[in-house]
Amino acid sequence: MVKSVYVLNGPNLNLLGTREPETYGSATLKDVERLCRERAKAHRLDLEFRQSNHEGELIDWIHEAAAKQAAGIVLNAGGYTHTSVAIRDAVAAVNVPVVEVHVSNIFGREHFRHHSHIAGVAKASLCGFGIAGYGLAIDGLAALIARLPSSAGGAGSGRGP
Ligand code: CA2
Repeated sequence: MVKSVYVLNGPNLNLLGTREPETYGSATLKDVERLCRERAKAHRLDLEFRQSNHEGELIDWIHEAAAKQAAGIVLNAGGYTHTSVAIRDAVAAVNVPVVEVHVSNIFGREHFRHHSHIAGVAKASLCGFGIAGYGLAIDGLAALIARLPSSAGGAGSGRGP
């Protein structure tokens, strides 16, 4: 069975490449999708790539990824990273490894961006690599999946090493 990875993008990420290039660069979300498709194909993984400005929809997609036994989730929850206990709870509830990604270095920005509700329940977090971080996250998940016995349906939450 071909394993799948979900790449989920939160609020305002549909605006990537349209303003604030000094913070987010000039690549668009379409460019991010192209990069993710290329990395997923290289690892023979199916890819679901989505963006929503709505917290509940992101939560539904995290549940869907688990129900469909996705091998991993790459999650850029945007501003919800810093506010959403509900998204944290969804990540903690599913038995799927989640890699948190941010285009910008959230620790070099305003103080309110320094805390992520998701980091503590994610398998790993990446920030500051620009959109390349998405590709690195897929590479990391692929390495994790490759370590699993072939009979394993998913990669587990993978919160341990
Ligand atoms: O650096 C990231 O990827 C963020 O998740 C992006 C979020 C921000 O709230 C997080 O602190 C860090 C915001 C996404 C908004 O993206 C825009 C892109 C272009 C223009 C305006 C917003």
